[in-house]
Amino acid sequence: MKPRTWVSSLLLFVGLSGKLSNTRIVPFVDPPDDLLQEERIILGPLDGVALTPEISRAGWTVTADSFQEGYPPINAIDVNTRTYWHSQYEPAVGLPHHITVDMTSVYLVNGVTYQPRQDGSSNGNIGQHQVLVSTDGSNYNLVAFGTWLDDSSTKTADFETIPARFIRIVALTEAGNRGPWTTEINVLNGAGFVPPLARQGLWGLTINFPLVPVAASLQPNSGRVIVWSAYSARTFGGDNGRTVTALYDPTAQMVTERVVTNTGHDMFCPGISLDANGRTLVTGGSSTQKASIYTPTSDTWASAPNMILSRGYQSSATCGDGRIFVIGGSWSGWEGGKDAEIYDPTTNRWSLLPGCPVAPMLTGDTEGVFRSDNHAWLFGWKNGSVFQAGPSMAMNWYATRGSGSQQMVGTRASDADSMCGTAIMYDAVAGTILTLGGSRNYQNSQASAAAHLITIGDPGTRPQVTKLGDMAYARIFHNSVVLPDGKVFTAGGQSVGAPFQDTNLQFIPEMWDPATTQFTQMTPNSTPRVYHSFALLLLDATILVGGGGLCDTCSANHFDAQVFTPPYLLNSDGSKASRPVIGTVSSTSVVPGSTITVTVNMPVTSMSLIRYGSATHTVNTDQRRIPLTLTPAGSNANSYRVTIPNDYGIALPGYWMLFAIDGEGRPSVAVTIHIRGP
Ligand SMILES: *[C@@H]1O[C@H](CO)[C@@H](O)[C@H](O)[C@H]1NC(C)=O
Ligand SMILES: [Cu+2]
Repeated sequence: MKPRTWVSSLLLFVGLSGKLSNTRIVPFVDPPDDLLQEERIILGPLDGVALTPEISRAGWTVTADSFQEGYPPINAIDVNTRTYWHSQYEPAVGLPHHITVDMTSVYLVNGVTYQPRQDGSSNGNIGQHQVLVSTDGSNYNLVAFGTWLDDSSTKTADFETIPARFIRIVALTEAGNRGPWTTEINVLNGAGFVPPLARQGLWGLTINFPLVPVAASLQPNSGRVIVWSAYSARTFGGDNGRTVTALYDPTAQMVTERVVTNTGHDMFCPGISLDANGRTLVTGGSSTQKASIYTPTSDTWASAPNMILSRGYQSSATCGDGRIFVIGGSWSGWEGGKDAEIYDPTTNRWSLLPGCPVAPMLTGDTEGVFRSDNHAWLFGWKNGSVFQAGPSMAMNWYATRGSGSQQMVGTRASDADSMCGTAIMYDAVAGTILTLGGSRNYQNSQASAAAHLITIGDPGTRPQVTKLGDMAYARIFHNSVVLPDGKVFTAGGQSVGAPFQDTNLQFIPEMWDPATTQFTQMTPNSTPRVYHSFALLLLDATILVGGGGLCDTCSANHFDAQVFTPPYLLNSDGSKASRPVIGTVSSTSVVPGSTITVTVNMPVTSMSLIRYGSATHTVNTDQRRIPLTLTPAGSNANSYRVTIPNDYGIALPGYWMLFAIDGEGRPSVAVTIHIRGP
């Protein structure tokens, strides 16, 4: 039989939805005066840019690297789903393939949809891809990349609004590796475009995933991100003994798909913790007692012993001694009584902690214990303790040695139950936690804009609670990430909690500054990030914000993530600021109390350690920040000595990102530091 090679057709749609800008900055022609005064970042020529809701296709032309006779590129934009472009297969032309649409004038564009061929064959479905746009047909900006799911559903590359005349899709792989081919395309029209301000940050590249990324964890030392959904890329339900995952490599700008079957674990709605060796422990969820461990050094998933109790929506926290504490989780299995248990990686065993009951940390949710023991705000702390800061009004200490013990230590001032709010230990030396938003009930109740600081001392002591001024926006299902300078970035969420519905959306992120305790509004994005979304700090001090949905054919599925570049990495014109570079670190494998010497290529004024993060359902118990005190190392003007706090309760074992920050607040790319377990 003759080998055949195909690339099927693409449909480019230009759609509507308020999107903003990003990607590489190109010079602006003739900016309006008020924009200049505001130092707006100019993305390209705006004069004469069409803002019509529908972009007429009259006169559009399409070119492709090749096509099979009878399947010309024009088929990709003819609004006829039965016709398609096909790369040449007789004789075969190899990958990559590309197709470029010329809209003949510049429009504000915020996305492209691609419809694989609809004739029943999968040959030529696009897998790995890039989406590029250009105003002049010669300088192209990458706006999105990733891997699309191998099925016939219409795929979307949503990106923040950018002026474009030419749109190019590059097919790097055929989605099922059936052959070297590729296929209809629509271009989405960006409305409501406001050029961003550098001092409010920039939304950058879109990363497309072949699944809805509901959960994520950062991998040492590579800085890659593992994301996963459930047994299915687009939906969940029951225990199907497998999980669809993907690996995002920020350096290679690649997304690779993998279905994990060997642990028999449907890892939807789990607890997640990074252990002392940087492994990701995933517990419960749809497979209610199962536990799986991902080891980055070998790139393998393996089973851990089953938990003793069935759990889903529990939280877990790595303790100072390296054990992992788990509590709550009535979303899966039976309801109620989900008292704590603890996993010891050295003995590979779970033990119940009968002295650590869940009852004192329940919220008053109208749906009862099914919801009220979900998503605890846990912090491993000194002397083997875990502090539970919420989402219940009540706060508790849990001691994890022996059979455990528990002590209630008051409430968060006047704060209400704050389910699916966020809690971030932005200063572990001071023991201070910022709490943001949430709601009394998991769903259908007004979210809160409240912000509180909780400062914890020795285990068992009453924390100090301070009510701060509110956020500008009430939020539930948002995500919060601590940055190297101690600021806390919060994005997404909705003002009334409604899982699987993109309603009452908050698109304007807020940056909290510990120096002023004030919130500053950041550049809005345009993709909803609510229930089942995540955010993680990356090694380059940008933030990955993605996911949302997992509701099959609903409109709330978001198969992507976006990078937010905080203001500290930008010049006022939006170009990348120069930043310190860490040259040498005397040791990257340390224990609490270790002093290390860090040499930077320029003077810096502060350093910090931020623990690698994992995130799902607003919970990231792994992230925490240790501000470090610099002393001159003497030998070199830009060498500094820093000492890791001498307490495993503060400096939790595991992998941390070391950042050096200059006098203008610009952080280096992180060097990874391993704090070895006891
Ligand atoms: C550590 O915690 C245990 C209880 O788990 C307690 O008995 C002991 O006194 C604590 N040690 C210190 C130094 O606080
Ligand atoms: Cu969920």
